[in-house]
Amino acid sequence: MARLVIVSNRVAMPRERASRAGGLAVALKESLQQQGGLWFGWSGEVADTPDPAPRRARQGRIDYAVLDLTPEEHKGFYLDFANGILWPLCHYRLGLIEFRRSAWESYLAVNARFAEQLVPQLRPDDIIWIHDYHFIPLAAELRRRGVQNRIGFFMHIPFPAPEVLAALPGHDRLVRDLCAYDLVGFQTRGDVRALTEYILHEAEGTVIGNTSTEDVRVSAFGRDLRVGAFPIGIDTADFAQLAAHEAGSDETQRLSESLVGRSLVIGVDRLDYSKGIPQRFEAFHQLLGSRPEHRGKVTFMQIAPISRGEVAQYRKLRSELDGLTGRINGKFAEFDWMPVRYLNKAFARNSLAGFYRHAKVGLVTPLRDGMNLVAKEYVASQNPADPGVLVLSRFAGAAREMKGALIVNPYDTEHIADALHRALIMPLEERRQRWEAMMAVLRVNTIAHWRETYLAALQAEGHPPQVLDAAGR
Ligand code: GDG
Repeated sequence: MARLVIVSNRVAMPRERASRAGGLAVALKESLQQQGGLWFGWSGEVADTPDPAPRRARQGRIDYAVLDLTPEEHKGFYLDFANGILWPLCHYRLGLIEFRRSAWESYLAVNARFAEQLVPQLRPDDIIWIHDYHFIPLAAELRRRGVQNRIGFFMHIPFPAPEVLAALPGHDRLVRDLCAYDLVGFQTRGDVRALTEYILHEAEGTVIGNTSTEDVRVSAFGRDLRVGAFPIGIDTADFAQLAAHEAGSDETQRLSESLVGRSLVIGVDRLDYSKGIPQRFEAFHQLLGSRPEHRGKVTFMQIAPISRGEVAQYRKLRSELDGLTGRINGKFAEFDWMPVRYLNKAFARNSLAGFYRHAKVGLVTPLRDGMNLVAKEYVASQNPADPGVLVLSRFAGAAREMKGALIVNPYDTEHIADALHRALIMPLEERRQRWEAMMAVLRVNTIAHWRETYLAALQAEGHPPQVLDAAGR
């Protein structure tokens, strides 16, 4: 079997603490372990004079090779371009973007530098799988250096519609670089459609075959490639088992006692403006305002570990949520009831599983989200005999699969408040039916299924390698 090379932005070396490793990191590691492979990417560290060559380590059948960023690269490539421009662009938040040519140049230069360092590590039959928006140009940079291997890309976040993408100076170069891959994988059919439309209408490309709207073969910039939807999942059985076990843990018991019989509504998100957290708080505020029967009977707990705290927009979001928490609690709290519990910290995965299981409602209302794994984890954690209800944004990729959820428009806070009310009073029979429908999907679309389907599709891309010309076209 060919060796697998995975490239991702943040690579944890084997000696780093694995306890916080998410499901994705575990799944990728498993495939490297099975197949033998190399994990290449950013170390997460910033150094004034980084070693030009990667730092290496080996564990089992996995080789690790990581590079540090310079302070200028960390700012230009990572903070300003990846997080400050691509992230809001792909989440349809054009108003948050401040385009700077220096950031774009830094993004391209870091991709070129990473390609330069990856080339000597490669073997002719390696299969290369590159992850996420930090590394869109990497395949084109590798091709320019003569790499003819099969190269796949998976985009974890949404791919914007052509008219949104076109707001980015350099959008044409970005799409041309995407076409250097053999397989471009997205979370949903909508993302596939967005890239296909761009290729058809902006890049003079053509569709040369499609087996469905989720699986299209296109030709553009002198290459042909496959564009497909591969919705990511979780380790469903493992999460369900963990949650069942955690139901009896000290921590879950303490949570339960602290609620003194009240229903729990839970939200869990990195503190990010794409997650729609202020709108969710507003919706809870409206629920208490318009339906007094829930006052004193429901507690909303939002877990929101701080992420990208160095970026101004994230600091602004924090202060907005601090204000909303104070306003809601100030208005409705009683001496023995605090409506909102807002926690700016991370919890261990097993604690989260126990909390999800205890919650009557999982409130997942991103304004835009590639998939959203919290929605899936919440469902997998439920007690089959008495499951809770998922309230889910229509703009999360997960809404395509989680048909048993109460689907809401996350901008319409009254709609969310109505859905919350409906979830809180929903009869057991309906909760069971909805939950069963979602679990049936989650049992099949697991993270292992995602990884295997993607890699099988990449391996099947057997057409002869196509070499870009000297100009990279
Ligand atoms: C990107 C895309 C796509 C959260 N708080 C804690 C904690 N978490 C874990 C959750 C979940 C993960 O982080 C978050 O995953 P999401 O999918 O919800 O969101 P992003 O981080 O934005 O991920 C997204 C994903 O990539 C995968 O392709 O679904 O659309 O934006 O697993 O449980 N984990 C722990 N403590 C916390 O406090 N241990």
